[in-house]
Amino acid sequence: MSQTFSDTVSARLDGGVLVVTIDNPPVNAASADMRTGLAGALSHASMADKIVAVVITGAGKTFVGGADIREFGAPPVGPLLPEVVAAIEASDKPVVAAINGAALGGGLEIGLACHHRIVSAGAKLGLPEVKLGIVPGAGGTQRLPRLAGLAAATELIAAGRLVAAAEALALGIVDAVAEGDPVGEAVAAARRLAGHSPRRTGALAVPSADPVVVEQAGVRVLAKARGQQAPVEAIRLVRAAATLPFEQGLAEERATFLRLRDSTEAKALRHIFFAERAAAKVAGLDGVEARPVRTIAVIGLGLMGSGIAVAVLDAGYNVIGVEQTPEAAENGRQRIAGLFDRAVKSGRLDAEGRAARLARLAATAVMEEVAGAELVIEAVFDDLAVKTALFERLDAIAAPHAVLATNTSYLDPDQLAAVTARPERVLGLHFFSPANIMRLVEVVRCGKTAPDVLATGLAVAKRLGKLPVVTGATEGFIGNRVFSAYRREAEFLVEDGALPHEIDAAMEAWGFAMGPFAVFDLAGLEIAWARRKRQAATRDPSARYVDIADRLCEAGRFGQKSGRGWYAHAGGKRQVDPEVTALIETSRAAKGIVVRAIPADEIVSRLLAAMAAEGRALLDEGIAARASDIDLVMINGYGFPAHKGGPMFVAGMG
Ligand code: 3H9
Repeated sequence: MSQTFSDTVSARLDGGVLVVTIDNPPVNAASADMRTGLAGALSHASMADKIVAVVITGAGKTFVGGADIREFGAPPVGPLLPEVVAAIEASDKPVVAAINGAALGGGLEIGLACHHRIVSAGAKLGLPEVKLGIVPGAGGTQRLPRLAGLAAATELIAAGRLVAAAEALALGIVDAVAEGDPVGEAVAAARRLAGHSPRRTGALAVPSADPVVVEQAGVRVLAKARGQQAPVEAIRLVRAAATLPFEQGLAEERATFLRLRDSTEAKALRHIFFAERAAAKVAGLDGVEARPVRTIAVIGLGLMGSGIAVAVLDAGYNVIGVEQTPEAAENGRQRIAGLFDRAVKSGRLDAEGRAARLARLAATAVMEEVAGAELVIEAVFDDLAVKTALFERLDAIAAPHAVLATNTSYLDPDQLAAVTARPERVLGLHFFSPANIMRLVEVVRCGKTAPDVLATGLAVAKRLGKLPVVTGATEGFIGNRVFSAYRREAEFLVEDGALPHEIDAAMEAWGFAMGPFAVFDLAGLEIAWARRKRQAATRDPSARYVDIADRLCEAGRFGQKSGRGWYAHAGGKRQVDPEVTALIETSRAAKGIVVRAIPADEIVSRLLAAMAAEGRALLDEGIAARASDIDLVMINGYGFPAHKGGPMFVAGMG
């Protein structure tokens, strides 16, 4: 018979063991109701003589996904998670966690306070709080080091890295990986432990560790956490576990958690968390099924195409890679194999996985073979004539039901759709380079794209592990439109008096890993130049136009690849080039601009405002569905610092 402790917590008795189940869809978050129920179940267990031990588990595929992030903006409601966690640890009757699925944040903290942990083979465990701009707030920073040691705890907590069951076992975070049903095995373990005094994590000593190794773990994490507070605090708290008494460590952790929870960084990262979930909800797709896709043709196996092919093979699809000649097809195959080799070298892939992926790849120069694909992604040279001819051909060759996708970054996919007899089965899938690494995919809904075709684009991108964001068709879509506005404003600033390195320094100090001019040089200046030349005839002659980048390109300064661009590049370093400064000065003088010193905060606010204004225009034009989509695109495709929340969030429009 089952007993209810709250709307989300119930329990049944299994021969003296109280099996408590948390059922709070979608992820069993530790909401106020869940905490009340769990506290109630524990107090019931402590008082009922017939109960000898407790098992805690989650309903569905999650154990507990963490504290309820939606509650973070509001005043805390008791019982607080640290109180519930303390009650678990203090219980005189053994409490066993049956970790049936993801145990994250507060979820793992519940597990860590239990006296024994059994985890199902597919579960993921971790304390990802730093990704939300906070630190664990229910004992994670003090209990994890006692089980896994200081170095591992530093890495896991300060980087928010999740571990699979086997690694959790190896690190000592769990006691066993279940061979079958984790609840059944946890009940058996609880029965074994009943009557013995529980092993309390908080009472364990932190294993001694080599200070150099611990220090290095922190250094490695911070190298990737530029400008963020939470990882720094996480490292401090983990170290405190070794020096402070347990209770004092907990108090320090809680104070830090509360302070960070209200920080701008945490608000920005929470915004991004919910933005990612919101982006998956696309108007008009409710109840629309994606089309089945097993084989994907990738046309063009250059840098972009081979990256896409790798991502697609990684996700388990068959790939038909098409090039113009057998030699080019073979080169493409080798490029793809080379990317897998790198994954093997770095330990991300084993030899077997590499072989299995390559077995699913057919590289060919015979375009007719695309007939076997349900989805065709073209990644050829971004030129309208080239792509138009290709789409006409693909339309004739591809299976009648197949979806055609273009990976264009600037061209209008509606024009490509228009040359086919299936415009409702055409969309854009704009990957970012390197496509096997970058998470963002802009999914372009063309004028006639059918709902199930859009759903197919989203489903495939999701299966590739990407973050798909839907955009309407416009030149440059969301990202390149906003990025162009950023570029334009950066060039205005140069004309007005700031030098490229001053602008880069201001943006880097604010939080960008790289300022705009360093990015322009890295990406190369020629594509934007070609675009400006294309647009020259139709440009409004009264609009402000900065010609400095044109002069750079005319002088053969195409950026890092050519060794020179906005900077001189030597030995991997960028240096201010007096030649460029002279060119800038000449250009300013020719326009009679009165130069003034521009302070860093003005540089930052002008660049951010330019991005937000373009974002506003995208919303007004209906190209972007919501401001938070624009933030996601700029963060995941263009290096906008995530912990700042994106240009729309900064402008108060997120
Ligand atoms: C924490 O625990 C702090 C403590 O240390 C301190 C306490 C004092 N809360 O991702 P999905 C929603 S901080 C509220 O698509 P999946 C999500 O918004 C927390 N809601 O599912 C979405 O809602 P909707 C540390 C949450 O199966 C729905 O659930 N924990 C939470 O792909 C489905 O989400 C984390 O950072 C939450 N905690 O992946 C874990 N989590 O349908 C964050 C999810 O309305 N969560 N939702 O859009 C995850 O990583 C994934 O959600 C998870 C499931 C892996 C659990």
